[in-house]
Amino acid sequence: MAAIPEGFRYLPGHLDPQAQADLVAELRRLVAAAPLYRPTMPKSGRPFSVRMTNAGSHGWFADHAGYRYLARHPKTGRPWPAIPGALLDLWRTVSGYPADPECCLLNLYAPEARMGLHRDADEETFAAPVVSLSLGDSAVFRIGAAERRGPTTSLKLHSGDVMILAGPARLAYHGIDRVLGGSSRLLPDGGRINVTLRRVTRPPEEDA
Ligand code: MD6
Ligand code: FE
Repeated sequence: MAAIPEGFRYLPGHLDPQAQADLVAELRRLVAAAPLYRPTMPKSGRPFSVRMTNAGSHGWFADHAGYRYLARHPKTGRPWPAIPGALLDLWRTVSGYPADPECCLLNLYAPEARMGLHRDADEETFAAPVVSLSLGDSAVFRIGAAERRGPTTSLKLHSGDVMILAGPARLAYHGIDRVLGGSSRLLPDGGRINVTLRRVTRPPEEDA
């Protein structure tokens, strides 16, 4: 097993089942206001197997024009909904970062969906960590080094688990190899939700 980069933190079962269920109800309202869409790879035009939507001032999006943040939903043209309070609380508790997140990206995985190895590198600052929460079916997560070809380590993420990528781990390659269908009863239709919270712009106090 390869060493996971420094700055990676894993908090298994950080959210209890009631908190998970409450959050899912909140996320359903979010998706009703900001419908799920399927991004496409900028170069190949291939659609992602994961569907996405966002909350916050900055929503992550990808199409032929590239990977980027948008102030408005690409289909409805409306601003993204506000980040749910429970997720702001989570960030304030675990991030160790003085400013609030600007992007709350929701990834929805059907049982066959996966996410290729990538880095979260479309932000203006990497000083803030990325905080991620898993809900629903378990999944096999793989994390490597800051170089794409470096060694990787796999770990199984379960509903309620939280991960923090900070410091050197902030720019580590990572992805979801597969979702373990039927492993959770949180979502009646099955599947997995991943929520990632990110800072996108540099806050005024971060002099860089
Ligand atoms: C996922 N997660 O768990 C995909 N990115 O479905 C991510 O891409 C991710 O978990 C940055 C930091 C933490 C993550
Ligand atoms: Fe990521």
